[in-house]
Amino acid sequence: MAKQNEPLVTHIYTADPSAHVFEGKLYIYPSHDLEHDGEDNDNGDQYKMEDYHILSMDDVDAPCVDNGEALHMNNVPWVSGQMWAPDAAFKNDTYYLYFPARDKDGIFRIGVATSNRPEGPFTPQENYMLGTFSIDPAVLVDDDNEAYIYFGGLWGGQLEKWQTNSFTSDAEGPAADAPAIGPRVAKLSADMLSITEIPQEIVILDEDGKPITAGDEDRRYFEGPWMHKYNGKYYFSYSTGTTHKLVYAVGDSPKGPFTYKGTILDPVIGWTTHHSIVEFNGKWYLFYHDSSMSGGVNHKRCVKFRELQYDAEGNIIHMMPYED
Ligand code: FUB
Repeated sequence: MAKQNEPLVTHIYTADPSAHVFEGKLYIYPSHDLEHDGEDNDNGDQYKMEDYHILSMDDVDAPCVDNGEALHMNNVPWVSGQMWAPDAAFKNDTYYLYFPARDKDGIFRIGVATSNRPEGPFTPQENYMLGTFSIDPAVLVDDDNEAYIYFGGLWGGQLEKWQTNSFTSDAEGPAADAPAIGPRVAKLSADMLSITEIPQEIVILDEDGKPITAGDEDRRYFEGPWMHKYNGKYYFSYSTGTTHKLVYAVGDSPKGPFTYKGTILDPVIGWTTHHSIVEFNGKWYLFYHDSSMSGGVNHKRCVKFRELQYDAEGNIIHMMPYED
């Protein structure tokens, strides 16, 4: 049986859970961490993932089921390796799996695959979505049925190299007092298979309306975007990377700007932290990961979940990962 704050599955290592409610059940789209004894580096070479397994739960206290391999890199013509954090969406009576991976030139791109079932198997498009780059796609299908894809990650996720919207292999991040590099957002086409515009940079503002700076590592965007709506507002949440927090900002439109609000979850065991937020049967849940199952090995992670609550003003109540 699934239990809050415990690994959802223990037979494989999983990370980066994107949770959705499809067909009245919870479906979780995680990365599948591979077991190996290689060293870590800041480029993320230790994250050698090759495939996706979709998890599902009939309810929050039901068993978590591994529905088997849904997509393998050997079946994706444009991919050379490192299938990282995916997301999924439903539209046009079709399930879409969005995933980042390195192309044949070693550049991270975002691809899409389709299925008539939420758990797959998924059939990939021949090529990545033209105009996409970097990692960690998250898709919002808004109430008006328009869909948006959010993405981007610093360091190994290569976002620094796309500041001019073309790949500059030796580009570095901005000075500490300059505005931080923002994640990107682009509208998806009606068929959900391409983006319809050049990705726009998302601005995250502080309480005085000024862009958060690159040196403000407690609050600046690093990777792992997620978008959800609560009481008509757009909640953009993400990982701060080097300070290992999950934080959020709120805005009035899907493309922002967003104003920084606070921390959702304090650091977990392991370097990375990555999440999603979903409403299920009238309650809200945070899906996240840590490296507790491997005693802290960064590339051997496990996905978990816990209830998330808002206060009367719509602020997300701050959580400590190892306290109820
Ligand atoms: O799982 C590989 C990478 O680690 C993800 O893309 C990041 O968000 C981080 O969790």
